[in-house]
Amino acid sequence: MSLNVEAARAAIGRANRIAVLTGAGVSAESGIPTFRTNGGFWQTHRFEDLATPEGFARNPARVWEWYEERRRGIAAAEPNPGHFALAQLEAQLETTKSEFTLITQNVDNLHQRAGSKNILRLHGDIFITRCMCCSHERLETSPLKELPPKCHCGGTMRPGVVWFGEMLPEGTIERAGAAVCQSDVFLVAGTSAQVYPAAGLIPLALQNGATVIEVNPEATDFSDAVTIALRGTSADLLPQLL
Ligand code: BV8
Ligand code: ZN
Repeated sequence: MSLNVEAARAAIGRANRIAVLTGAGVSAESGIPTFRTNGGFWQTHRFEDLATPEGFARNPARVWEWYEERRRGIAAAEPNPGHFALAQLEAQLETTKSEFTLITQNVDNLHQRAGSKNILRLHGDIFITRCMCCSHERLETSPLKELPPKCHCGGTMRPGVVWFGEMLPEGTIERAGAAVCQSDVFLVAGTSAQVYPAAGLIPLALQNGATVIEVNPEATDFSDAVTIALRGTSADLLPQLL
């Protein structure tokens, strides 16, 4: 085990309050494509067409085809050892009355299916369908019959996720910021740290004296600033750390 992994394990072992931020990379080993790394969605699709309100207004059926394809992929996928390690850490900390907050940018349900409980979803939930007119929401994990789906009020329905240029769900980034500011250790796994306000949690943690540990096979803009940068995959490293 590398010195760095040892140091990270020790920091986590000593911590009373842990916050975690995850991105698409923690679902990569479950077979879910990421966005910005090789084979990622934004290599073959334009986010302007698929992950913005304007793109949806231009062509709701095309956006729904992409989200429906992603939903099918997620429903067929399984959580990986990285997801399970985070769920076990949360369970362990519960017994010692320590604090644990899992903040995720991911819209898949793999953290929840691995057993994580206290999850702050910054970018929504791909299995929530919301009406553009009356905001009625429904959880739908089975395949949709019509695209775009219609609400009982007659309105067009959209995926319950946060698109570029949209506000995050009320209070989520504030609660995430509070958890990060109080944390002894902030573990950042599987994110390219390019999307804000989520990525802003990393400098916030550093300014508030947390030990920031990054788990990523590639370097990010924050790799030089974090306390410990671990080069590797989440399914491999998280079980070692936790
Ligand atoms: C907001 C939808 C403000 C859900 C997503 C210019 C124009 C428009 C907007 C902006 C702009 N400049 C800045 C902005 C703000 C914008 C932004 O930050 N843009 C960036 C790209 C420049 N942010 C927003 O618009 C946010 N809203 O700011 O509102 C506002 C203010 C007032 C009033 C109104 C509004 C909204 C952001 C949310 C956007 N929604 N997706 C969905 O369909 O998923 S973002 C999308 O990127 C996903 O949600 C994803 O979660 C997120 C972050 O990506 P990552 O998770 O990091 O994934 P990525 O592929 O990038 O990286 C994967 C990483 O994993 C890599 O580092 C890789 O090395 C690593 N990895 C790979 N394999 C593994 C691994 N790690 C571990 N193990 C492995 N095996
Ligand atoms: Zn409606």
